[in-house]
Amino acid sequence: MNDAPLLILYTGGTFGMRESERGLVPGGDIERRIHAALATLAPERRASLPEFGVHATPRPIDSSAATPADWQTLAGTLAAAYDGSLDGCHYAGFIVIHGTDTLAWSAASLAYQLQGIDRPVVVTGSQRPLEAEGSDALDNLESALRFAALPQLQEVAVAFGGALRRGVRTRKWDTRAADGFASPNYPLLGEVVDGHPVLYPGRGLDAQQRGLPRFELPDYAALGAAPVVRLVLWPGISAALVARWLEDDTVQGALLEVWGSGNCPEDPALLEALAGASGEGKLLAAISQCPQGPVSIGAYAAGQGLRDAGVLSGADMTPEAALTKLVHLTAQPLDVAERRRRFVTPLVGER
Ligand code: ASN
Repeated sequence: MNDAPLLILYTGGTFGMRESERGLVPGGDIERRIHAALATLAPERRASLPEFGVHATPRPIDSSAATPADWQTLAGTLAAAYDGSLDGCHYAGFIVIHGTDTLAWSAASLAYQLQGIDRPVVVTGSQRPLEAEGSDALDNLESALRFAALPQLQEVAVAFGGALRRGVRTRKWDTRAADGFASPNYPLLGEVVDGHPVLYPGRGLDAQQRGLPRFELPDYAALGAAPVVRLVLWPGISAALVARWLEDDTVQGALLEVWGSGNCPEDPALLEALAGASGEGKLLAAISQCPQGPVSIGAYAAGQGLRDAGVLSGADMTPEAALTKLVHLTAQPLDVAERRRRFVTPLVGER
């Protein structure tokens, strides 16, 4: 453990929510509530927790309202806390408390923005509010604090339900279960075993491709409302509708969620719409609708059209990792060839 404290960044979500006549709404006063909750732990567990400070965003949100501009703000706050310019303090690691609905999107986006981070960024949240009967919030907070105190953890990770997963590999998997997240194409980074955080050897980015800190903090807000669209194929999909989305001037990329190992209907009008968008320099990539396994575009004749239309393989990336990567690359002043090259290159262990 490092002597520097950790920083908890509170962005909203069910974790801090309170009841209202319209249902659960984001709540404030989080620093006091966190300390009150931790005070209920057994004294020896409380004593072994790392020191931490708390920073709350001015307007905590239900994460269903988050946009790429929020991902940018969050990364900017973490980058400022990392270099001491947030509050003059040096932190050994970070915990982000986030709503679970779009937690995986923010975690993936943070991984691309904070490339090479050399300390833990542990994102967590809960299925039930901190003060609710039987809440998972305190358990998740305690595990997040314990994982964030491990200097060997050098990436953006998600602590939830006693498991630690790579942020850019994680998906919300269950609307209610305490272990509500999964990383279908990557094993756990660690787990809480008998109350202690354990990191599994060789699985962390530090052992793979972390590299030096090289944060990339482009202006996502400048991209406009829908820089990248997400198109999930369905049987009978209309080529004309797809073409309308792709022809929109504000759309600069598209994530296609195709069938099985990389197939789509052999409809000339659909393939023409895709090829047309690719030809204009829009970044098009495909992943599978199957939750597990990679695409291998071109293995079937039904996938050749995608390849001919210039659609890139998203390999075994999650939709969250693929879409946030398209946004991240689109927001940077790169030429089309470099954007395409970076999309198919693993940047932070996302594929
Ligand atoms: N709607 C909530 C959110 O994402 C869900 C949660 O945090 N469990 O903010």
